[in-house]
Amino acid sequence: MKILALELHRVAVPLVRPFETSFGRQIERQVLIVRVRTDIGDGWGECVAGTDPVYSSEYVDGCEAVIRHYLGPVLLAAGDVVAEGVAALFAFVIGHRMAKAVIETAVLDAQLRAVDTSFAGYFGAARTEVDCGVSVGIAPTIPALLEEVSLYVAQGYRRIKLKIRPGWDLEPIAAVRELLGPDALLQVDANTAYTLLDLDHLRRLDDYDLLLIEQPFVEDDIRSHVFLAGAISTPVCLDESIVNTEIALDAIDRGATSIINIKAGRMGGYLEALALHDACVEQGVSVWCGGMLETGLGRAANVALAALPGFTLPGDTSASDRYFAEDLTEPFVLRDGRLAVPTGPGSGVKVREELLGAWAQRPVEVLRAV
Ligand code: NPQ
Ligand code: MG
Repeated sequence: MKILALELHRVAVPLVRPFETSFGRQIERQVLIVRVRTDIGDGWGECVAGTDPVYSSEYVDGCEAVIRHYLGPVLLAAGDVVAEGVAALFAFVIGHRMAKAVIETAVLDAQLRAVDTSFAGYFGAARTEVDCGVSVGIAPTIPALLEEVSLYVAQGYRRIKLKIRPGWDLEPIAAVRELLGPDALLQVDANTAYTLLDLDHLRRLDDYDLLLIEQPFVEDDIRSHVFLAGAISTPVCLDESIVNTEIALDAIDRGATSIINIKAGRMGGYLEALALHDACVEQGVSVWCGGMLETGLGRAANVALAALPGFTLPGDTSASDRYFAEDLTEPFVLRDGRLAVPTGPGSGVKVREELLGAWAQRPVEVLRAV
């Protein structure tokens, strides 16, 4: 296909409740939505970068700048483009995977829509619906946390993930384990908030029969994760550290992680996420699909990815109403703790353009071929 134009839409989507993690508190989701206009039709993508560089080095204004100055011009000058060639086209830019991912996804969406193929079909999905978990932010008090968890249990979520940090860990975990009972799937996510000085404290997580602890230490510190994994029985799972397949395989070989959180946006796109999925299946490592407070657009692609055979644990693929009163696409609704995998062409969802307008933080920026 020939890329005719790239539209950068910046929107702020209100959250139904604040979402607090060890790195900060969100009250709205500021998100970059990209539309590619091509000679075979349009495609859409959602960038996972946050407002500030506090989960990853990337952030939404930075992604826009990289797209505006580097990725966009190269794509628009490229002549005949296929989604499978986008990563090679962008390889001259170091890092900036979230910026690359949104473009590759939009190109893939256009490509698949033109041949009436869904993301799920293209990815090789094995299921028509996926088991869903929910990520629960740090709450003001333990009673408030239990109330929120009870709501998600009543809604049917199949796994609870608690955000933790020093000062908000063993007590809330104990209270939620007590509420859920011994058989419920429960895991925790530290978003890099600990160091090895906390080792004796972290050992106490073993009392709560957790599925895993996600990313206790900073992303570059694979070595401390190896040490922790050897010292506790709770499985260690990396998130922030896993920016490509090579780093994931290295972390697996070294024993730093026995389960992997796959987020396509963090790895440069769904094609790299597929490669990691395949490598993990070959290694016998379980994977699950992470989430970045995506609107329905990003959620649709994640749900398709989570339908692959290696995704054996429930993902952070929550229903739209976990985050948003109104979603940017048709809403994803939980049914018996599961979401249906979209079957329409490309992402299978339709962006509600009137909401892009209503939620716009600034006018649409259009990049065109010169
Ligand atoms: C995680 N997600 O697994 C992330 C953290 C996260 C669902 O827990 C803006 C940008 C908001 C990045 C919120 C979940 C975000 C974000 C949460 C990342 O670690
Ligand atoms: Mg995480």
